[in-house]
Amino acid sequence: MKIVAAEVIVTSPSRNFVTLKITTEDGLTGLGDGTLNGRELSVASYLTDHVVPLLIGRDAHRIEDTWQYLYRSAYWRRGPVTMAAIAAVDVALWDIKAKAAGMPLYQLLGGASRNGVMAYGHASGRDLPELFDSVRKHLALGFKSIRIQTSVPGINAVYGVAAQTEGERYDYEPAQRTPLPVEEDWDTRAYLRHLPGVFEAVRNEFGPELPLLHDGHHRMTPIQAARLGKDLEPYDLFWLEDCTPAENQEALRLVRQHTTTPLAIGEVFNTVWDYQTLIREQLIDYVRSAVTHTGGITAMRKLLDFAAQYQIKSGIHGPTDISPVGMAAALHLDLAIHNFGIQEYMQHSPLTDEVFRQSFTFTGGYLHPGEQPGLGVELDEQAAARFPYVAAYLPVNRLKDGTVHDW
Ligand code: EZ4
Ligand code: CO
Repeated sequence: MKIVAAEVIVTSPSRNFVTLKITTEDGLTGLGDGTLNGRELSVASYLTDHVVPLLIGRDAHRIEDTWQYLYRSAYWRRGPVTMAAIAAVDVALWDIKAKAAGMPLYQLLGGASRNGVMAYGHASGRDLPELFDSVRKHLALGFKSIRIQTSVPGINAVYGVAAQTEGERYDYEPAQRTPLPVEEDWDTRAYLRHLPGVFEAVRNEFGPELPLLHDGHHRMTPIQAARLGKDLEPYDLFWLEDCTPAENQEALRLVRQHTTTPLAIGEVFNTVWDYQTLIREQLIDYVRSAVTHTGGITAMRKLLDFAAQYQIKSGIHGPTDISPVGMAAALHLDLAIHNFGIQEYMQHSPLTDEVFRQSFTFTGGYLHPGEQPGLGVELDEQAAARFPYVAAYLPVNRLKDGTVHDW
């Protein structure tokens, strides 16, 4: 089944998305997500200029061979741009194979291991009443697990906290459509003092059962992360995410020695090599990679199978900068693997849903990819053309003295 066309579609319904559409000689099409938030055009160019010419004439069925060909023929290893481009090809080919088989993709991955995929939503507030309202809204939507992010006294803008409670709920998260990055401020000592009290208040209000999560967004040193993990132990977190910038994998040994709070890491990683020490030494509990940024279904399956040998589970990244195509790929994998942990689900805007028509469902806190052959996502190209690319940047973070800090 020869590939006859491959086309990169960049569209911006609320935010930028990069989609690869592959067409075969018998007219089947597959979609893959290559969105890299704030650096979208680099992936689009990598695909159009360097990958698409290699795809034409190849057998669409040879997924593993194509993955290895793209990874090894580049010579240069890893990196988010390369791995997002490979992911886009890989997911599009899985979409085609599953459509050719007449089955939803999860069936080709071994079939369902569970009835649905538990999702967590993002609650946030500038103060406790606003945070409680946000938690209640998520409970009303059916969420069974909730991430908690709050403002910190003395800090103007903090990652994960919506600046408004209605309308564009996720105004904190998309890259901002400004000519230069927005600048935020940070003070780790203030954060470490404030956060345990917030979790105590949330537990007092909502009881002991609700699984609660928190994202540290790479801002702490290992010893600060160790302290926070310890301080949060009484509130029984489902996980503490990205407590340190984990390029230094060995640093997690120190955190681990000090706390039993479960740790989740990896949304900015893009290969199994970024996890080698973390997994082999059981320094984390959840793998946070996105299918879109870690080489697609083929590479993610291997990464999660490796993690499974160490009782480490999945926590696939699902912010709104993963397109509905990347989200669907995650859901098929979530449903099929044995070591599923939880799935992040932020919900796309109505404009995004107009461009990407999806068959996945969210019922009673559980996601399901649906039963359509393939991924179950269609791209309305006419609608996509109405939303051309808009330049946007993720924020920059600075300490009080002006030093650049991890955002
Ligand atoms: O900041 O995907 O856990 N979720 C996250 C995300 C990331 C964005 C960056 O593009 O940390 O909200
Ligand atoms: Co995160």
